This record gives sequence, structure tokens and C-alpha cells, in this order.
Amino acid sequence: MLIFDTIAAPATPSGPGGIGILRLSGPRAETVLLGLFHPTRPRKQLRSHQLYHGQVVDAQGVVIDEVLAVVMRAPHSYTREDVVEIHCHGGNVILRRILDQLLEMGVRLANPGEFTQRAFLNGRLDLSEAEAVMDLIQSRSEGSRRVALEQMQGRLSRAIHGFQNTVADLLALVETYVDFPEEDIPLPQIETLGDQSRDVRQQIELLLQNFENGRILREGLSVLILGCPNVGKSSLLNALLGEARAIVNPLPGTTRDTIEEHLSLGGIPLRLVDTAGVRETSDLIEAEGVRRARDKIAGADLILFVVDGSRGLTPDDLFALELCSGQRLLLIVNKSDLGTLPLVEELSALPRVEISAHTGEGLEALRQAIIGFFRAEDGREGFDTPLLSDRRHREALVLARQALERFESAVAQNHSVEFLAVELREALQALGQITGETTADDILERIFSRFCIGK
Ligand SMILES: Nc1nc2c(ncn2[C@@H]2O[C@H](COP(=O)(O)OP(=O)(O)OP(=O)(O)O)[C@@H](O)[C@H]2O)c(=O)[nH]1
Ligand SMILES: [Mg+2]
Repeated sequence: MLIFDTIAAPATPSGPGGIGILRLSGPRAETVLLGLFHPTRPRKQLRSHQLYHGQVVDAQGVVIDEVLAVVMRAPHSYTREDVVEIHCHGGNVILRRILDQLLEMGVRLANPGEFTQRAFLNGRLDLSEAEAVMDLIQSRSEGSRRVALEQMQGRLSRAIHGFQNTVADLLALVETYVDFPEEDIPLPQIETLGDQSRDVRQQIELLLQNFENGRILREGLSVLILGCPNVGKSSLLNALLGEARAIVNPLPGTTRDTIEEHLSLGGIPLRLVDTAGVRETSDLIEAEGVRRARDKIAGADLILFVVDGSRGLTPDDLFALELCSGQRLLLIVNKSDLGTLPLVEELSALPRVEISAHTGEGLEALRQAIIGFFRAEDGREGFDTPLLSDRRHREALVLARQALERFESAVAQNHSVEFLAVELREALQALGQITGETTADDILERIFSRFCIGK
């Protein structure tokens, strides 16, 4: 086990609350606790994993707060080091005072994610599991919570470890022949090498196929509300959110900037973006809004293309539609309460929902259509594969797949065993980036710095 210094940080958010928790980890954690914590019933030793009532006092012995404290001795703790938690009252001043006291006793303030980083370095979590901790904390919907929890509990890691084991076995076999070049690999065995690699590669393929859904659950489905001015885009945003978030006005050109809000639909996280109505304009601010709207088009998973059904199509609508070519569109025919004119041919091929942002008519059908859009891609039901959700993991798997492909064709072409070994090592290197064995230090730094303090 690695030896570190002792760190401390608040584990609860700042601001008033029922309880505030300070957490310590490291070899001096317990000694430091005993230096400022006076249990209500004095005792020589604290038992591990037991909560004790008492008082925290400052250097002069003056009571700072009444608290509960617990020691979790290594290795049965989050970091696998000695961990201490002090549960005080959740006020900023109290937490600050106790933390200052800890720092005075030679404890260092933890960096963001440092507790989890230690759990990783001490082998309690692998990298993908550690990353999932933060995803879990940040999850905004039932779906993202589920994916993060699965990953934190090692579902993805187990799959990757399985791949690593097979590839490592292949490599060991191939290396035998690198070491003893006079022995040719018997032909049947060569063929099974390729088969085993193909088997792993197909499982990797399955993971990659499900990436889009995993990504959407993790990052949210990016839904852009687009159309020309005054068709009711902001009204639609407000109706979906159930609150008057964006300004709605009969004057065209009301929305100037993009407005982004989060929403959970049937467990699927949505990033909903209202935009300025797209049209040619001489107003500089409005033109900037239009530019921002257009910039968002390429990155959207789904565009809700809004038209005013009561007015019929205008050249402006068609101009806006043109900008969305190649994107996934759902046509929203709004203002159904005012009646709907028949639509022109250009639009008849698009999936469509008629709504009234005013009366709420059709909104439920719209919600279902958005959920359906996600589900249509969700081929996961009945699959045993874990869900891949992180771009970094996907990149690593793509590299592993490519290396295995090269390995298989090298096997087929009877390349030298040295050559085969190189490809297998590359595959292992790529897989190890997911679990953290081969991840570069700067990437590790970056991953943990995204964490919050105290986790
Ligand atoms: N009758 C009726 N009026 C609507 C409906 N939806 C929006 N409106 C009206 O249409 C006008 C424009 O609505 P907004 O939501 O501001 O339209 P927008 O597309 O965001 O407009 P810009 O921001 O200017 O591009 C307002 O007067 C709304 O009250 C609807 O379903 N029915
Ligand atoms: Mg608007």
C-alpha cells in the first residue's frame, strides 16, 4: 500500500444544513481526531465503524460544537486508509472552525477528488469505477443514476477485465514463441488465436454499439428548439418545463440568446435549448442570436423544428428548415388551438406532433415522441452488456478493437510472432486506459480534478 499524508475536507456542501460532515483520511487521521474530540463517555480507545457522541474543542479547550465522530480503520474504508468523519451542525462557521483546527494540527486540505484518487491508487476502485462516483453525484435523472451506479459497482470493469484476461493469455502464448523461435506455432493453434481475438472484438463491438444511449443517459439528450420567429419556441420551452422560464411575446425576435434548461423525461435526462428565431435581420443583437442558434444545430441529438400551423408555411420556415438538413428532426406544428392549415410537401415526410403550447394539447404526445426517439435506439433490452457512456472509454475501446483487427489479419497472413505480440500489447494498453493501469498521469490528474472537494 502507498503511504500518503493526512488530508481533510468538508464532505457536505457549503451553506446551512442539518448536518455538516468533515472527512479525514491518512495515517494520522485517528490521532488528530483524538486531539480535538472529547467523547461524552471517556474511553481509552475508539472502536472502528462506531459512532461516538462528544464535543470538538479548539486548541484552548473551548468547545466548538457538539458532534458525532466515527473512525473507519484501514483497510475497511473508502480510501483504504484510516478515515475519520466528524458530523457537526451544518453551518459554514462551524465547519470552517473545525477545519481550521484540523489544519493547525498539521492536516492538509484535500484537493478535489483526492479521497477517490486514493481509493483508486490503493486499489479499492479501478479508474472507470472511480469516474462513475462523480457521474453518480452529478446524475440529473433516473437513467443517468442507474448507468453511473452500474459502472461504479464494476459492471463495465468486469467486462473490460474479461477482455484483458483473454488478450493477456493470447499474448503469453505468442510470447512463448517469441522466446523460443525455433518452435513454430502449430497451425490449429494459430487459428484459435484469431478466433479468440474475434470473440473479444465482437463483445467490444456490442459495447460500442450501445455507446450513444449510454452517452445520452450520462450527458443528457441534447434537444434544440428551432424555427423562425414567433412560431412559439419559447412558449414550448416553458410548457415542457412547466414554468415561465423564457420571455414570450407577440413581437417576432423576442428571444435573443440561447436558453438552456435541464429536464428529466421518463428517466431520460434532457438538455433543452430554446433559440432565437432564425431569419435574416439587420438588428445586430438579433443576428448574433441567430448565429448562436445556427451554431447549436450540428451538436443537437434531436431538433424540435417548430412551425406555426395556423399560419401555414412561410419562406422563412423553409429557410430555417434548410439549415437543419442532415439532422434528426421532429416537426412541431404549434398553435393547434387556432386551427391547422395543411402542410406543404417538404414537411410531410417528417415525423410530426401537433401541439398547442397555450392549451397544452399534444404535449404528452410530444413527450412520448421524444422518449420514443431515445428508446428506438436503445437496443439494450435483453443484452447482457454493460452500458458504455464515457467518450474516453469509447476512444480506448476503438483503439483496442483496431489493434485486435490488425492482430487477426496478421494471424491470417502468417506474420511473425513478434508482430503479433506488438498488436496484442497495443490492445492491452488501450484496455488499461479504461481501468487505469496504463492511463497517463496528466489524464488521471484531469479526471480527478473534475471532482468536488471532499469526495
Ligand atoms: N394561440 C396560440 N398562441 C401561441 C401558442 N404558442 C405561442 N403563441 C403565441 O405566439 C407568440 C410568440 O410566442 P413565442 O413563444 O415568444 O415565440 P418564439 O418562437 O419564441 O418567438 P421568437 O423568440 O421571437 O423567435 C406569443 O404571442 C405567444 O403567446 C399557441 O399554442 N397558441
Ligand atoms: Mg422565443
